[in-house]
Amino acid sequence: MIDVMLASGDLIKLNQETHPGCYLHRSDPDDVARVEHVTFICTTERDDAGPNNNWMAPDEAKSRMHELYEGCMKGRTLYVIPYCMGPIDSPLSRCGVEITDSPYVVANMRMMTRMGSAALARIERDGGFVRGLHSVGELDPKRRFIMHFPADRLIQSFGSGYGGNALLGKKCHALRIASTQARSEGWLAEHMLIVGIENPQGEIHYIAAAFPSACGKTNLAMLIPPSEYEGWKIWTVGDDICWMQPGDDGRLWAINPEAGFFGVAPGTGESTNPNALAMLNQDAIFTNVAVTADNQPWWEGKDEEVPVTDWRGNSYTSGAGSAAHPNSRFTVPIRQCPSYSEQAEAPRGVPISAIVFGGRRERLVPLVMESKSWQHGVLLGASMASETTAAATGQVGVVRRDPMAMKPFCGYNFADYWSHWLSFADRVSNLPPIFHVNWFRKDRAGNFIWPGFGDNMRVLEWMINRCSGQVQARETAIGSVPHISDININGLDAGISELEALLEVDTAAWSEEIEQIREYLQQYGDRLPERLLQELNKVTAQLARVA
Ligand code: OXD
Ligand code: MN
Repeated sequence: MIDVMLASGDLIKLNQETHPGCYLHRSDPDDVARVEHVTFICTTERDDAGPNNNWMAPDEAKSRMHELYEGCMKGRTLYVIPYCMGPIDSPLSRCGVEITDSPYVVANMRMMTRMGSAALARIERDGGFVRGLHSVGELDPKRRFIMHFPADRLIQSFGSGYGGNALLGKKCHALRIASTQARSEGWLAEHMLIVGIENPQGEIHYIAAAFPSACGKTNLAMLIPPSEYEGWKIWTVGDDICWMQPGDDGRLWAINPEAGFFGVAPGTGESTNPNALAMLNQDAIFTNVAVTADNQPWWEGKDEEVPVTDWRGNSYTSGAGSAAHPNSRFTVPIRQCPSYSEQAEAPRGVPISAIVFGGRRERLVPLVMESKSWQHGVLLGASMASETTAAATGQVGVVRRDPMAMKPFCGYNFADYWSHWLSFADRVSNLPPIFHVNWFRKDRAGNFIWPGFGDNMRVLEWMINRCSGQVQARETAIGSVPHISDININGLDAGISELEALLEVDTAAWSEEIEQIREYLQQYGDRLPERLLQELNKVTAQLARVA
């Protein structure tokens, strides 16, 4: 496939001495991100898709797609990709078949999924699979649709070659279709990384964490602890998607359905994510990055080099805007990650000790808090909000509600999704605690207060200590925050006063936030689970009491 793409110009060889097996793909400049405005959930009843999704009636969607597909692959090669999401022998895994006319999609699916004969054999055993039909069409943004038909377990995508729109195993299958399947089968398909944290005693706690796109999931999944953490190790199981199911022991067990990373390149550097840099030295596909004079891939935040060619292939002069596209990506097999966990292949998955929700918020939201119960944790997830990033087309930096980081990915009505989450409390005996974090709080001068990256280890350690009952927490109206002395700040630039600022809970501002959350939730009307409203009312009452 690489040879086919080198011959057609779809791929460009990068410096094979510094980066053996690495190639660059330049996408169409109008096709660089997920396109949420033309992504549809096609259910018979509009309400089943909910206010969180674009909706189209299945018949109308199919006839539109039929028209677009008519003759679209004439003169092209059609590829059939049988793939398995999750370890081939895991009962939690699910299979699909994608048909595509894009060699780039084939090569990426080869890294992102378990594809080929093993997947085909599993499909024959399972007797069922998700069907995906994809054509790049003419890459015309006006003739572009990503359609999902949950009842038929069917995906139809036309007019884009970009990752999330075209690698159908990822967002379309493993999140939108899988979330509906998970609901009917009693499990969860989530936009979460999975990371194992091993302490010096050799105990490993696995954490599943949801953050909106381009908010550092990949960095957190493979962080390198600060030097004060001798004897601690981080194990990467996944960086984007997590499927969780209750086990016989009443715990949640999780797999990463993917086999590779499709990560955001800008911001990946020696100080932010050295593990990612190390895994990108060979056998990787780069999409829309810049290139240096000696033909190495480059992006903002990588190093001090100055590239000579921008992501479009034009010559680049320093200071002329960003050289790599802000949503430029790398695709690489997960096994190449220095912190790769063998448990990523474990058929039963890994047991989850804690669930973490997080957003990108400059103000208001504390560095970390713990929910008071599963039910309150579901409210924390449902009220997540974040400033937007370049991972989707549209304005960057505006606050939008992104419940469970699933706004672009939940394949059905959020109200029903929260009911499904809440139902776990009735069915599962040993649920993990739920936390909420915010690495992105800024001071009055506009600087980040928390250093983030490897230092996030300090917050992870607090969570683990909470899980094992080693530390107490300070209860507030919105959740429990750490006692300052329980966060390890040895060797940290930020001190006690910064921690105080990061953990401050401003009652008046939170009362306003809660009203905005209420307004947001109210659009789900009668379908909104009563238990979620009860939780919200409890928080409102507690805020009023301390005000
Ligand atoms: C991704 C995304 O590509 O969330 O993972 O946009
Ligand atoms: Mn993602």
